[in-house]
Amino acid sequence: MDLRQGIGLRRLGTTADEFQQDLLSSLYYRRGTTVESASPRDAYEALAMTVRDRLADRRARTAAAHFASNPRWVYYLSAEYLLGAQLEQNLLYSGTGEVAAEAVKVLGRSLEEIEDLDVEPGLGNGGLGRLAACLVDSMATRDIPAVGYGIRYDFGIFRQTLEGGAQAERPDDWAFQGNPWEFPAPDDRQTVGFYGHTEPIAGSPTRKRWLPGEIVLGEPSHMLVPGYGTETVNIVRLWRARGSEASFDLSRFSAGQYAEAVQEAVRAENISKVLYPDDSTELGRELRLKQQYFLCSCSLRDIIRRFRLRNEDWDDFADKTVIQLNDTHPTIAIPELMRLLVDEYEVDWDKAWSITRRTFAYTCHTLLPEALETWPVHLFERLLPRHLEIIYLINMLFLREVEAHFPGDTDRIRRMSIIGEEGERRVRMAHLAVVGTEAVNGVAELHSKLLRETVLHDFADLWPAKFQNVTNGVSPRRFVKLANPRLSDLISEGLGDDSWLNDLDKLAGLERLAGDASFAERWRAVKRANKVDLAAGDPDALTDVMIKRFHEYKRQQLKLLHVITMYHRIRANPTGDWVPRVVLFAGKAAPAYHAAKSIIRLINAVGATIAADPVVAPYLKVVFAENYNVTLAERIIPAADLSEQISLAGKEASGTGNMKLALNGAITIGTLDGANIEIRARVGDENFFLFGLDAYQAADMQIHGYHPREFYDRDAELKLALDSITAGTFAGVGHEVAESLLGWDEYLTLADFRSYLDSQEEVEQTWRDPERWTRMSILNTAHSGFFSADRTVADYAARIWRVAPVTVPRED
Ligand code: C3B
Repeated sequence: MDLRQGIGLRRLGTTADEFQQDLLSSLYYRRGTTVESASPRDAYEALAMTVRDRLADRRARTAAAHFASNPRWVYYLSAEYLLGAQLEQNLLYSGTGEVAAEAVKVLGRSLEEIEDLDVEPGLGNGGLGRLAACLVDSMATRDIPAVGYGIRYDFGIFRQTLEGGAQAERPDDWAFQGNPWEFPAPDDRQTVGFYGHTEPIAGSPTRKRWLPGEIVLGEPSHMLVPGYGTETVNIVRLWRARGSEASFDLSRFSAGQYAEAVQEAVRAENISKVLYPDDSTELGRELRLKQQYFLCSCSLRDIIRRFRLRNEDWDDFADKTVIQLNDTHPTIAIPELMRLLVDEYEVDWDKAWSITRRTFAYTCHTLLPEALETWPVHLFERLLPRHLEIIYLINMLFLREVEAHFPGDTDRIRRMSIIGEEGERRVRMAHLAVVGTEAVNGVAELHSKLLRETVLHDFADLWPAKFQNVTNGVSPRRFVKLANPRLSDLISEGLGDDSWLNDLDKLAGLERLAGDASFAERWRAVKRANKVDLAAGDPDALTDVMIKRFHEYKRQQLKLLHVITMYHRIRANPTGDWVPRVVLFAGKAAPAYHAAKSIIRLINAVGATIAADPVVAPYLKVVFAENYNVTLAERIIPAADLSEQISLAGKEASGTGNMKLALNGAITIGTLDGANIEIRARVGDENFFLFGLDAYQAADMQIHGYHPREFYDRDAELKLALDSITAGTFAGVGHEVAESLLGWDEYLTLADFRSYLDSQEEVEQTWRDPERWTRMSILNTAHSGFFSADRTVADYAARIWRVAPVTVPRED
């Protein structure tokens, strides 16, 4: 199939010469410049467009194949996408890396220089946003007809800098210079309402007319999401808010009232202005609910538009459509679909409810109560009056169902209600998400189990079959092939080819090489070369990394207590036989999360004290890498020896950094939390450093009264570490950290301290035996194939989405 022939377009060439021709043509016609006067930006944009053209071909064939087969679609709704840098990925996925490297020489620049200009769209906070990016990548790789929907924030996750060792935040104007990867689609713009009031419609008890008080436009653009090793190119469609023409007040402008003239437009555009950098606490901000509704309303109308291109009967909607809710952020889509069906398309309530329930599925990503969103009823009432009415009706019918199952159990009804009545009345989005969907899943085995046993226990009682687990996964293309080319080459050589890149279980073939001395030697050399590249410190030292968002439950403070203890040990015995370590931290703290920011500050103070201490510095170095993002993760992960996954058991839903690090041959030191458990089960207990309480022991300890002071009094080293903070050893910084640990220590840091230190000693003993360490490292990679996002997507496709792939034909 060649769609270009039909319209007389020439086929794009595959040789370096042909690529170069197209590159020069992009420079000349699309940038309007010549080789002699091209700026670095021109070179970058011209290359990006030349690569993009190669994918646009595949995109056109994908759209045609999808349209022809009228398949069941997966629509992924997510408030966040951390897509990572696009150029290198698209070179790989379009198979043009080598010809491009050759072709760009004509511009007098290397491919690496040009790649440095590629800015990642930081449209997410952390794990959840990156997971969304990995899943859309794998959906395309698995040929699943899918669209990811999100918001095109003008400002993504803030840029972090350190000022005097403390975190400072700068806005991230990621597309300031334009974004060559984006296709605008103004024809598909949507109109979204807010505020206003509702009116009854005569003769219909359930239908209502909503008269919004504010109208905003949603303008879509999309980025291409190519599959690897296949023809499919899907898209992520991102909405940007715009004021309508009417929102510009020309008469005020003419009267010199410039600010007032644009005020309405500015208010509209603020909706997609900035990504909320704190996704774990309920902000109580109207704007955030506005963002959520904006995303859902635009996306649902787009989904319906697409459905109606090929279908007429609403009875087919749920058969042709599955909408996956990435956490509770897009849950407002449930009442919005009801509103569209009932009010706008005049489908009767029961039928609309049956369609809605069969269309949606919900993934929960947390167990932290503060991350389960709730919104004040009065806010809903003002912002989305019609939706509140619909939620009330859904709730009434739902509670009737509960009553029928558990007659007279009023306590249960109160617990399960979508409206929380304790104190201020609030809408519980997680409850709405469970009630309005066909399937609910957690993201790792333990997490799914704890969801059923704790926060969603009543719902699991009522609908046991609804609850599933789908363990997270990561993209082996981005996090092994692109991030770690040296290791990828070695793996391909060891396995005979690179077919492991989309069949990651094949890594198991490395097991037979784990005992091969020359292979092990080369494995070690790769790790060392990656450490030299990273240049965080002595490449022969144990590189110990903790890279993730800063949160007390993740326990960077525990790692820090270990570092401080090492500092004291070395000082007490300067001639000891110490294992040299580089401890690398990276991660952002939510700007308003003071406790997390204090930990960052203390890490840097401890790092500076150690660096200035001639006794300790030869053995211990603490590095804080600023502005952790996908690009930085891709540099750090290949260089890591030890992966810190030390959250309090029962708090980390899954973790995905743990998977990326294990795949790159880092050995995990971790608790029995999230996906750590599954990693350990696969790589083997002997290839994993385990410590700490398990989730049930931790919960028990908290229930029976936990007294951090008891641990402090009992453990001289722990006491010394905390006392030295309080005494001001580290530039006087960190009092509040010590205080909170000794005062309440919400995440049982002190309880796990000794066990963690013992485990770290085992790490050092193992490190002293390089053959053994390398063998463990190889086995970690060999047995982590399960953690490919391709497997995650296959699980969703089989058990939740029930979708079949659609093969996109190759060019003739
Ligand atoms: C995260 C969880 O904290 C991680 O354990 C998990 O691996 C990822 O999601 C992906 O499932 N998460 C997040 O980044 N933001 C939230 N609001 C909730 C969970």
